[in-house]
Amino acid sequence: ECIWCKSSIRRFPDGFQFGASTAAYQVEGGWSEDGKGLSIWDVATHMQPSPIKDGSSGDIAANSYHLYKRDVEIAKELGLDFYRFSVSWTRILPNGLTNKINKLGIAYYNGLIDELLRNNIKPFLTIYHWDLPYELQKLGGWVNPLVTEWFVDYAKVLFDNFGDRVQLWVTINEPKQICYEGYGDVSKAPFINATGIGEYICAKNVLLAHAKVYHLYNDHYRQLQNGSIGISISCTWFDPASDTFDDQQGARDARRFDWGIYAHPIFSKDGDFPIEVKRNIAYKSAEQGYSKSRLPVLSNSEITFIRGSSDFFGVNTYTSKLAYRDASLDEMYPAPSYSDDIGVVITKDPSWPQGQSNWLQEVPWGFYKLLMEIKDLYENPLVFITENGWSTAGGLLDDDRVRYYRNYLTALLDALNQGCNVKGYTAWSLIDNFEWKQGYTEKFGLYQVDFTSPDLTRRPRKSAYIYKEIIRSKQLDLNFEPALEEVYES
Ligand code: PNW
Repeated sequence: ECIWCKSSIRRFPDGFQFGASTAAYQVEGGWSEDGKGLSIWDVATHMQPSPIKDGSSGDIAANSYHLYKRDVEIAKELGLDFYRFSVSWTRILPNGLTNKINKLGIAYYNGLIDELLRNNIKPFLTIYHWDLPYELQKLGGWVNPLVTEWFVDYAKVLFDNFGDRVQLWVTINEPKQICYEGYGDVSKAPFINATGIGEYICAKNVLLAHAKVYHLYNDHYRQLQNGSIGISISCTWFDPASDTFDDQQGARDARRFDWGIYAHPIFSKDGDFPIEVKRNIAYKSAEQGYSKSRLPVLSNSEITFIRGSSDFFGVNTYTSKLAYRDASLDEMYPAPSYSDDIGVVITKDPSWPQGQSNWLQEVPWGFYKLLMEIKDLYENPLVFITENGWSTAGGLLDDDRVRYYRNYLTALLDALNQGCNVKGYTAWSLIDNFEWKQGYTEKFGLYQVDFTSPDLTRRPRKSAYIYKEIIRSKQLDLNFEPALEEVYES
């Protein structure tokens, strides 16, 4: 066991990169400006009755479409090495397809990228963060296999226009949230609610879309543009609720369904979906009278095509949950369903600190276990933490967010100490923003945004000063306190 782990000051290795993240629909606003087309979130937030908790939308959001220079200034104030943002597909291609390329959309991202570079901050560009063109949703969106071609055509426009200056790329943000939450459930647009089938068709298409764009970059752009391209997968740690063999197996299955289904095909030595996922779905499908598994097959050539298609593993992680096996599962979930396929009951431990978001609890040791399992499963891949953060109801004195970041970064240092190959860390989020179905009721920003003021004023929270000092010193000094006037007055 290491001694320096116990001391209150701990150091990040040379070259470790720090950043913060946002996503286009959550911060930009300008929803119908300068030729932008409609995305599924524009349509969702204008439905009546509204599916959004506070009836709000991202029509204006934090107005980063007009205030991006202030966002870059904030990134500079924090001392970030990189800023992770996403591109709005319909700002570039209003109809989703390449018959019409919107020059003003290209100009907006050129402005953002150039402003970042002027300030010595690396642009880290996410190609897709959930705002699918509505015109493509009409054609089935992520369950139409043609989506892989639409996505490649779109990505090509981004490489052609921005690849001379952008060297960090994420293809797709969080396949599970796209597929399960959007097609299996109703917690994200397009609210398809076809669980047991929809999320699995989507999973295959997302993997192939990602891999096609990876290969496009590899074959046609890498040599000239010299960047890195990967995928960001949301990973929850599921811990067994007891140490019985059954619960340990159950928790493992929950992890395989949550993120293994996306990570295994790309990062495992053999590729393909995890054996636990294939086995459970095939077994249940047969039992339910389907003539074949509801999980689509990946052919040998598809397995080969997807395997290895990422320069790094982008890990988005926020929380942990408990899992256990229970005989009454059959009565708990409809069949077929994703939850029934996993075959476990999932709960929370009420003793874990609770965030403003219902799903979010602080479990730093779960983060440590997650990183260790990724190391073991996938031969210690290069990992970038592409999202991690904490929600509050608001306010500048966010001591619980400070505690969360410190504890999660401590767990990260522990994992580095065990040999995990983590090269960067990204806070979610740079600024408060539109939190999807929760609207503006949950705040994730290091900087507060005053959504009631016409100029959407941004102010640093206490956590911003703490993060800034961590980045400046490359150390985690648990005793560092910013002057309180700084928190109140800046
Ligand atoms: C992320 N989980 O979603 C998204 O990438 C952001 O757009 C979002 O604003 C942020 O988290 C906060 O919700 C999540 O598994 C993905 O617990 C996964 C989980 C939670 C949030």
